[in-house]
Amino acid sequence: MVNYNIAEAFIEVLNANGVGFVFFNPGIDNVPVLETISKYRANGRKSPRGILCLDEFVAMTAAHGNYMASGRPQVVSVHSELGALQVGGALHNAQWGRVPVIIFTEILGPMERVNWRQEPFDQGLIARNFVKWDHQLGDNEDIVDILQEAFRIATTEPCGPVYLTLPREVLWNKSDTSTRVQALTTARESLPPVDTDALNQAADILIKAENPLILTGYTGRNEQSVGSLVELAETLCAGVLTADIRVNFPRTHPLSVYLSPDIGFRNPPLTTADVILVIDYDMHYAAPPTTPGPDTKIIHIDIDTLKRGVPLWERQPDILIKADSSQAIPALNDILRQKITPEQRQQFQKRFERLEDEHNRAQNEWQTLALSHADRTPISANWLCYCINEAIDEETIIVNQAITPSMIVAHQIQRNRPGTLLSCAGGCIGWALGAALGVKLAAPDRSVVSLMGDGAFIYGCPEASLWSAGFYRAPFLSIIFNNRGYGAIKGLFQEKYNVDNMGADIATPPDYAMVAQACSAYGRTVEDPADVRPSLKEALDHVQNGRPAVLDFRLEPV
Ligand SMILES: Cc1ncc(C[n+]2csc(CCOP(=O)(O)OP(=O)(O)O)c2C)c(N)n1
Repeated sequence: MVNYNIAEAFIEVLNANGVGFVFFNPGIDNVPVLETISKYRANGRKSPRGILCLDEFVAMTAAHGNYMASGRPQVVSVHSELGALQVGGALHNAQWGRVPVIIFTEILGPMERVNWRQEPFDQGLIARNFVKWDHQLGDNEDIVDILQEAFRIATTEPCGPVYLTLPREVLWNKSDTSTRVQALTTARESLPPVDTDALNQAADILIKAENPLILTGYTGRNEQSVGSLVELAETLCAGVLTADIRVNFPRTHPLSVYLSPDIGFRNPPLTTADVILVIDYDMHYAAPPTTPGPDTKIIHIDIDTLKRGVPLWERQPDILIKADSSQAIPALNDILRQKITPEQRQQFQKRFERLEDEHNRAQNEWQTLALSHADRTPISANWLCYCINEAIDEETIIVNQAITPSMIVAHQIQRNRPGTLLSCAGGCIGWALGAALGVKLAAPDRSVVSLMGDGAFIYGCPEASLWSAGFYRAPFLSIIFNNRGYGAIKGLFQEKYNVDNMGADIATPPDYAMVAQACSAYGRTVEDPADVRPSLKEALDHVQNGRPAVLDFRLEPV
């Protein structure tokens, strides 16, 4: 017998934690929770909305995107062992994206049904490498306590995924726990106060620096931090180099570092800075080819100082401060304001002018390059990105997993407003489609444009993503940078083994526009550079009218 009190308690815990959606792909085991959600919603009772995703990879990726746009904890429900396996690399992406997501599955399907028991040796092992906690509900444990513990762990910084397995008899047969929900507390652990002694030391080093650089990764997850980072950069007159995971700093601000188009993998600001202030950053500043100089001082402020999986073997920071940057940056601003003398401020101003000149020069180079490619056939990625930048408004959310054109995207598509650029922190390709679905569900009034390679379009399960986008009225535009192959891999083979072609071409690509049309989306293949602008406009109009759209831009083959 199904005991719906348990499933109701489950929903109430989700409500208490502000969960907006349950992204799911079902097996028989998911019935109690999903059916209770339907019942709740049919009766006008508060409940997360169930979003059916036709592939578990899309369910997890949509949750990832939804978190990035809403800041809310996420829930993904999949079918026991098989559903958990199908989530695949999307879980790795959620781990690196520090997504507070609870994935739950059941174990032990109905005995009479199948010839295999759905009892892997250790169900939690499927996810264990990628989660902060995995747990199987025990006989004497209460679902409310365990689910709440899962939320507490997932949402405590640094946030991350949690995996719960619920034995069938728990959701189907157990006593009433509804009184436990009423007593539920959703208090979060408060963060330790920022270490002001360490910040003072950092401030002294930064004030003495001749060529300071600020390097950020995911600071913009707190949108108000973008403003305080602007204040910090302007106070120090320091350039800001940011990863493209989020908008951490307005792209067109004069202190935003632009690299010249012909720079390749070199990164002069990183190698010439005498002090680097690193904030919320994962890639280690130790690895070649862009290593800071041996005497460069490194100050690192991060909510995640441990960096499990990214050891800094070759280079330790001089000052390491574990703190929430949304508190640490304003605190550092206060300290700097008090310490900096009027003479120093004047001195810094000269640096500002130099950096502004460099910024403007490089920005012009990128613009000139794009315009010089306006007639180039096949279509140039520079021209395409220039036109995308023109076609979107400043509130449009770009969901980006373009690989080989990433430098071009970062320099041609200028995102200034907090929250208008979201990218994948992990390495599993195929993220941009499902993530755009999750973003659109979180921000229904905003335009959402996802960018990806042709390889990534296929990895992203286009039929599943486009179907959910259509069915749940969450339309977005997908732009394919179609270079007819795995450009990144080919590049690596060339660099490491001097091999030109190792069979990583998609030389006669599928008709991606037809794939879109088959899913009732708008789809168009674009080969003529003169069609780039009109096709973008047309596709965005379709999206505006509620229809998902896919544009397959045929670029130079890699
Ligand atoms: C799921 C998965 N499989 C394989 C890879 C290895 N990989 C990294 S980049 C890449 C090529 C991606 O091709 P595409 O999206 O077309 O972008 P391009 O490199 O051509 O710009 C591959 C296969 C990966 N990161 N993730």
